[in-house]
Amino acid sequence: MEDEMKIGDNKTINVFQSTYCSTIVKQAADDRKTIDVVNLDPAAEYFDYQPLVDIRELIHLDDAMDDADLKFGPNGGLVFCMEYLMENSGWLEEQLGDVDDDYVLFDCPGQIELYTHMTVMRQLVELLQQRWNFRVCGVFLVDSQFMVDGAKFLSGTMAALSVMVNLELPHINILTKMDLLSKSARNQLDRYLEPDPHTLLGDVQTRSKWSEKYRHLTEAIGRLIEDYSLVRFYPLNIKDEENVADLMLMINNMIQYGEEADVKMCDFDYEDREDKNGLNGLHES
Ligand SMILES: Nc1nc2c(ncn2[C@@H]2O[C@H](COP(=O)(O)OP(=O)(O)OP(=O)(O)O)[C@@H](O)[C@H]2O)c(=O)[nH]1
Ligand SMILES: [Mg+2]
Repeated sequence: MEDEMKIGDNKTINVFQSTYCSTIVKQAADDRKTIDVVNLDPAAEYFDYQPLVDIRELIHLDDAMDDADLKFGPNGGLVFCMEYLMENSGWLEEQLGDVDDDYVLFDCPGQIELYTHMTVMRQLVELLQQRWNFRVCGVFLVDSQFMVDGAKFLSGTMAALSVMVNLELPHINILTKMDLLSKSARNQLDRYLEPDPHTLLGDVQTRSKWSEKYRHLTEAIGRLIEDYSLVRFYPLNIKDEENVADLMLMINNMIQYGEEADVKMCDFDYEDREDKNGLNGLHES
C-alpha cells in the first residue's frame, strides 16, 4: 500500500462476498491503490479477482466430501475445511507473507452458521487480531431482495445481531444487489432502513394463529431494534461508484485505516497580536 498510509502494524481485513471483493478491488485500482483478496471459500467455483491466497490450494470442499472415511455432506464438509485451515494456520501465515500496512479482504464462505454461533470464524478473527496484528472489520452482506418484507427484515436483523454478538468485531451490515430492486421494492425497503417498530410490526402482523400467539415477542424484538439502534443496514448498489466509495470510507473509519494519509500539514503564521477574545491569533498562510 502507499507510503503515506503506513500507520504501524496496519494490516486490515474485511469479510466479504465475492462480487463485493472484486468491486472494491477494481474501484481501488482506479484510484491506483492495491487491495489484496484472500479466498477462504473451499467450495468457490468462480470469482472475478486474482487471490493473494486461495484456501483451495490447502483443501477443497471435494477433498472432504469425497473422502471415504470422512463422508461429509456440503455443510459438514465446509466446517471441516474451515477447521482444517485453523489447524494449519501456519500455512495461511506463510501464504500471506509480509502484509504489513496492506489492506486485505477475506472472501468468506456464505454458510451463515459459521458466523452466527460456531466458533471457527471467531478463532480465525482472534488469530488475525491477536497473533498477527490485523485490524479487523466484519462486513455482513445480506441480499436486499430477501429483506423486502417485514418478517424477513426482522429475521435478517436478528441474524446480523447474532453475527455481531458472536464475532465481537467492529461490524457493518450491507444490503447488496440494490441495483436489482424494483422501484416499489426499494420504497418498501426504505421504510425499514430507519426502522420504526410500528412500521415493521404493521407488516409482520398476519392473522395466523402463530403470529397472534407471539405478537408480544415480535413487538418486543421490534422495540429492541428501534430503541437500542442495535442493527443498521447500509444499502449498496455496486454500479454506483459514489455509493461504493462511501462504504469504503465508512469501513476505513471503523478500522482507522489511512488516517495519517488524511492529515494535511499546513504552514501557519503566528502573529503577536491578541484577537478580540484575548487569544493569540492564528493565520493560515
Ligand atoms: N446485479 C447484481 N448482481 C450481483 C450483485 N452481487 C452479486 N451478484 C450476482 O449474484 C451472484 C452471486 O454472487 P457472489 O458474489 O458469487 O456471491 P457469494 O456470496 O460470494 O456466493 P457464494 O460464494 O456462493 O456464497 C453472481 O452471479 C453475481 O454476479 C449485485 O450487487 N448486483
Ligand atoms: Mg463467493
